[in-house]
Amino acid sequence: MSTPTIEPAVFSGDPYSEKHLLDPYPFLASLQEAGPVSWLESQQTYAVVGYAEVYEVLTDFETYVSSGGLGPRDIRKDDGWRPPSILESDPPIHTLMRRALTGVINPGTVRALRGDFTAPAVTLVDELSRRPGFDAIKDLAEKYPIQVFPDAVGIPMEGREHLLPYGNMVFNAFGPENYIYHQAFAEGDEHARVVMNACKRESLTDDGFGAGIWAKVEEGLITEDQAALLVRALLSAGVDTTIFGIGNTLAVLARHPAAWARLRKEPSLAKFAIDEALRLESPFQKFHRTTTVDTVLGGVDIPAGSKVQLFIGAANRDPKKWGADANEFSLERSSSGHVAFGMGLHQCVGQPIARLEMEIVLQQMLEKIHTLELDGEPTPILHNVLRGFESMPVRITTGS
Ligand code: OVM
Repeated sequence: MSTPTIEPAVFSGDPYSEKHLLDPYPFLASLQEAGPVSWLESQQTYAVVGYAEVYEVLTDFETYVSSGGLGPRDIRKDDGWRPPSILESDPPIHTLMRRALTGVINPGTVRALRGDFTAPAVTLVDELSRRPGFDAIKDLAEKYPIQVFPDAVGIPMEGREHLLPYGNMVFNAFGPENYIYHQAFAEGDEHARVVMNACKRESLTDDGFGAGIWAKVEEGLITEDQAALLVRALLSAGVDTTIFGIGNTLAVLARHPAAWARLRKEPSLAKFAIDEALRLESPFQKFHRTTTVDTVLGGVDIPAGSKVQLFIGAANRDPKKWGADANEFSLERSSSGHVAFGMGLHQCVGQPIARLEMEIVLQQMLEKIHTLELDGEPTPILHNVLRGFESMPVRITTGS
């Protein structure tokens, strides 16, 4: 006996319109009111906005595969713009690549970076705390990861200015080929060439994560091509996300002065504040999976070969999971289980690195900055899948 299914609500609104990209939450709330799974006419995909349903898709990697690509096109039918990454792979290939990566990047290896990651944060925040205000995005969130992360991977100094534009291509390509996508790809060949060059064994220092990945070739775990692709994955995934993670955390905290004051007294709560901010303002907002079989999700029939679009920013604000105050920041809430880093076998490998960067920056700021307030509205960035700000003026006091 099979459970009767329901017709999905049909939405004509476009999640990639400028309006919805700059302020995604009202549209996501209207999707959520219609049910956990709807049909998006503009994209010809199913929109998954319920927490339970997003969780189900992310943890059922056999029904919902990644090898169709994270964007709206099936990259198995229709070549993508670059060879597929680990995040566009399924077991068994994924398993080996993942094992190589977690052998190199894990809480143990990342702990060793604390000293290297702290010194630049001290200098940067010292300098900023001597001013009455600054741009928390341009002067801080965009500066810090770019100072520490490429060194940790071990890539050459030369060409690092291509990392941000490259990440901008990678993430915009998880959305449709609209004008935002084309802008990101305007000088794409050059960015891709420089980044691929940095991934070669001979380009990398001996002691970074990049060299660690190449060592997995000697161990027979992965091929040379896979090693280069794994270094590319780090460089693709590790810059923009962390910048937006820092920026979004500060954007949330600048609106919650009482939370800032409490965190100054109880700095051990900083980690919880970061997770709660990432729940509320998740940097990586949406991506796709592809169904391998006819299935039912949230009561809706989904045929084999469909693209389902996961709205992380909706799942992380689903009132069924987080309660009636899901749209509010609260240090009292347990935000554990949020899907800002994904869930299941593709869950962010770089998480310990991202967390270390975010914690160090926030800790430095909490030590030196007594009050942090917005000095004007933050300017949201126009991006297909990332949520963040391009500028955020803040005013600070330091008590000195
Ligand atoms: C990759 C990759 C690129 C962008 C994001 C990401 C969030 C991974 O190339 O593997 O994970």
